[in-house]
Amino acid sequence: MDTSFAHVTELAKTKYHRKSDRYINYGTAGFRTKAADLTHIMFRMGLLAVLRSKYKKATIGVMITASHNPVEDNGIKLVDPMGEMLAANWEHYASELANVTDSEVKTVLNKIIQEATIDMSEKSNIFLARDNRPSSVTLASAFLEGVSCFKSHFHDFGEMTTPMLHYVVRCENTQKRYGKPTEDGYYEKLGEAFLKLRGSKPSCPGLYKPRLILDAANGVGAEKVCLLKHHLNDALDIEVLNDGSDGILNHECGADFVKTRQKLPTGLPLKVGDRYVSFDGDADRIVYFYIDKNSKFHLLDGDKIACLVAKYLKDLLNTCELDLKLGNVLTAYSNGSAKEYISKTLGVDVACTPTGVKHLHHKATEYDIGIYFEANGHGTVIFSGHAEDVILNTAGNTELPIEKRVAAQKLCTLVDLINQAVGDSISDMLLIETILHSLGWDVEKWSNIYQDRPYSLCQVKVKDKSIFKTTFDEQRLIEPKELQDAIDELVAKYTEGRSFVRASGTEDIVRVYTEAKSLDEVKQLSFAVCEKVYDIGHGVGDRPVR
Ligand code: G16
Repeated sequence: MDTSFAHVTELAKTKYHRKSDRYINYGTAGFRTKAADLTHIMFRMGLLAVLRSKYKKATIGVMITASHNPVEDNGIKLVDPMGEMLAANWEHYASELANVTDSEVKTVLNKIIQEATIDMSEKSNIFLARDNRPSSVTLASAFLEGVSCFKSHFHDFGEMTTPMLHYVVRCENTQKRYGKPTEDGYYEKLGEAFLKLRGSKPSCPGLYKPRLILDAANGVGAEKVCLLKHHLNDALDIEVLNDGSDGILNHECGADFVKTRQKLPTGLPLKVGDRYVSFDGDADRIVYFYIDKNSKFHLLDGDKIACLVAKYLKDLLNTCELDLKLGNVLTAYSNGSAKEYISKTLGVDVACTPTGVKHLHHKATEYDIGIYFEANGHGTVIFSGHAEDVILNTAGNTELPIEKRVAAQKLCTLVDLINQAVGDSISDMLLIETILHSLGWDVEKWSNIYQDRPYSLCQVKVKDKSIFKTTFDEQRLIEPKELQDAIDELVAKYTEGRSFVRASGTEDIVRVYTEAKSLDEVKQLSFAVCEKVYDIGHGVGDRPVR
């Protein structure tokens, strides 16, 4: 082992030395920053991933991506054995290891080995994948050089979507009970479940048409959807655009752009009556949209998806008469109307957590069936072991009336269609298409289940985002107190006004969310709050303009 450590120290000081002493945190979704500043972090995370694997005695996943961020950024996150996000105490280890001087790398590794009592003679295995950013290839090499220092096994899957990586990790660690740990295994599992749910029902029931147009954000999802299509037997006609052949990743397109700007992406021919869907760069978020006959843009974001899924699952559970606790986890960014629809119209429990899949996912496990979606389109459904057993028994109970068994069989197949490991644009898209097909709905009918309260999502660049400290629910600032007082004063002037400010964990910005009774009021309030953030929070660059 000594030899490996000598090699670690040598590489840490030479080929992978830390070029800047700017602190970088393991944030909402791992490390994210300019790709050029990440090389030493990749190497160090290669070392850490091996320790994590030895500690868990399981395969650990690693994804190189900066998801919705611009193409010049990149990032890395570690994925735990069941395809979930890295445990919080190891996030601290990751941040510590990323930020020490080159000569301290060995000391921190030893500290982790001792604190976590890691047996270094244990086997280890790493699954690596990356998105289609040009920088991802070199960063992957740096990561693998870290892995190789400890002579660990690894499998490099090359380009994959983030949720596919989560999927293969979970398959591997469940001895393939979750599916085959390969890209083909992923398409086969989802394709089979999707076709089974379509059954022999006509392809165009009611208002539903099996055609949709995909804005793939010029990301890795484009190629993967083309491959998936071979497994769908033409049941769904997906036209893939913004496929990376000429556009720039996430530039004026993709789920984050469409949600934040509440407008159409570039690169799509728009037609009234068509159904559009946007993925983000690594295909873990999804939003739908359409234009109505008056050329008005309508967005169906994570909130609308959560509501559709909750309605469908609640209906199926009612038909089966199963006493399973269904719950919906949202965040502060969820529209007030969505919370009202889920709790009042559907009578389904709503819980709120801070931003970040890890928080929502964790909370969703408290239900028998936990649906979680962030308004930005990141989400999935989790079935507890108990729920899966009850559903399976009901589906197979020949003494029950046929409609109950059929509904339970649908739930069984949904378990296979849904990527329970993490929010997944491809699996979510197939789920939404299944629900719309089953209800015979078009996108307009879905959109009208409730009307969003007018809202806006803005961002302000500040000198130091770390000064913004929020309460647990992220709806109020603890610091700077002066800024929260100013926001309170502004919000009090508006009927049904709501506005909060928090530092992004993935970008160097502060996000400002605002709701009010009318769009004009939203614009006024949001502008006033952005001005305060800029003035009190030491904004950089141009002052917000009306
Ligand atoms: C990541 C996280 C999401 C989060 C988003 C934005 O998404 O996985 O949970 O909502 O960042 O986070 P923040 O507001 O802290 O920047 P992605 O799609 O970028 O990986």
